[in-house]
Amino acid sequence: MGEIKTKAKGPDTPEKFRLDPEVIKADFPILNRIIGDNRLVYLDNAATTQKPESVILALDDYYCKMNSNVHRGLHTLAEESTAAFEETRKKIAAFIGGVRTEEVIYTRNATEAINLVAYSWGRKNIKKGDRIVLTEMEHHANLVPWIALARETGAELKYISINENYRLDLSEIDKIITDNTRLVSITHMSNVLGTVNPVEEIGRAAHRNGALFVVDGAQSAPHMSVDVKAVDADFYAFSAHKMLGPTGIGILYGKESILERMEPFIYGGEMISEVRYDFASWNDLPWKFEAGTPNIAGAVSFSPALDYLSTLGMDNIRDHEVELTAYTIARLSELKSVKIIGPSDTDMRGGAISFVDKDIHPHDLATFLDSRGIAVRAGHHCAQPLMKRLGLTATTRASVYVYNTTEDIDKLIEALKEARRYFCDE
Ligand code: C6P
Repeated sequence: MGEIKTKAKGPDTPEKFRLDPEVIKADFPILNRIIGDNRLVYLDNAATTQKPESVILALDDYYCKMNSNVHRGLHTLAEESTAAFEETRKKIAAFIGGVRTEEVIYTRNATEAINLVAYSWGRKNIKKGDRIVLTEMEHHANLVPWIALARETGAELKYISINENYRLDLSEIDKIITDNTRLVSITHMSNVLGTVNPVEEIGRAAHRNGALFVVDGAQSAPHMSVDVKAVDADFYAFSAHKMLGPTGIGILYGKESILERMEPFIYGGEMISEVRYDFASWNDLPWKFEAGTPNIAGAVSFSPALDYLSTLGMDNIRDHEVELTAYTIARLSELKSVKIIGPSDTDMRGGAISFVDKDIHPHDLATFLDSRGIAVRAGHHCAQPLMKRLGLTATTRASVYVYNTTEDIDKLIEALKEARRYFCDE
C-alpha cells in the first residue's frame, strides 16, 4: 500500500497543528496537471475531491495482489480481501465516533444510503397524513426520495425555511416538527450555501416528537470531526469520493435497534441466511443490506483515505478550511460585482462558497475560469428548489479542501477580474 508522504503528524498526536497545503499537494498526482497553460487549481471539492497517491496505489495493489470476491471463497485471496473489506468497515465505525461495525452499511454513495432509508424504513412506516420534515436547502439526494415517498403514501412534506443570512429559521420549529412528524431529514452542511446546520438541536426536536432523525452528511463528514452518537442521528449518510476516497462507495450509518427491525432494500446473494424454493430469511447486520458483490476495491482503497484524514486530524482540517473560507470571502468581497450566496461569517459554515457576478452568467464564468486552469462548479448544484427560493437559476461555486492554498484563491480572484475585462470591457 502507498505510504502517506505528508509530513503531518500521526493520528496518535491529536494536538493542534497547522496544515501545510503545499506539502499536502505533493501527495496528489493530479494536482500537477496542466490545463491549457496553467497548473490546475482544483476548487470543485464539494463535487468530488482528488485522491492522494496512497489511495491510488491501494486500488492498484488490490487488483494486482488481492482481487477476489468477499465472504464467499475459502482461498487465500478471498480471505485477504474479506479481511481488508471488513477492516475498512471497522475504520469507518471508529471515524464517525466509535459506533458498532454492524451499524456501518456499504452503499454506492450518499444518495443510495438515503434511498435505502426511504425504501426500507419509509415504505413500511410512513402513511397518509404523516409528516416528513426537510429543509429548504436540501440537495436532490435528500429531497427526491422523500418527494417520491410522500407521493406514494400521501404523507405531507414540510420544510424548515432559510432566513436572510442563509441559515435555518428555527423560530417556528415546534410548529413544523409536530407529533405527527415521523421523519426529519436534513443536511449537516449545505453544498450550495456552505451553511452548517445545528443538527443536535433539530435532532432533539425530532426525537421529542418520536420522529426518526436522518442526517445527510455528504458535505460534513469530509470536513469536520463527526460523532454520530453525539448528534444522536438515527441515520447518517455520506460518500467516500468527497473525502479523498474512490467513487462508487458510500456509507449509511444506522442505529442497530432500527436497522434490526427494517426489511432489506435489495434482495439476492449474500444478504440471506437461508433460502428454500419458497422461503428466504435474512443475514445479520450489516450484510442484510449488502446484496450482491459489493464495491470491494472501493472499500479497500477508502481505508488509506481515512488514514490520510486521521493523520491530518479532522479538527486541523476544519481549522484550515475556516481560515481559507474567511480568506476567500474577504477576497471575493473586494469584487463589487460579486455577491456571495451564503453566510458571510465562518462560524457555522463550511468551505463551499457560492457566488454570482451581476453581469456574467455562472456557466460563462466557470468556462472562463477553466480556461485559466481553475476548476469550479456552476449550475443549480442539484438543489433546484433552493435556487428557485433564492430567485436564482445558477451560481458559481468554489469549494476548498486540504490541499488548497491562499495562492489558489488569489488565482481565482485574478481570473474573476480578468473575466470582467473579457465579458464587460472593464
Ligand atoms: N453533491 C455537489 O457538487 P453522491 O452523489 O451520492 O455522492 O452525493 C449526493 C449528495 C448528497 N447530499 C449533499 C449535501 C451533496 O452535496 C451531495 C453531492 C455534489 O454538490 C454532487 S451533485
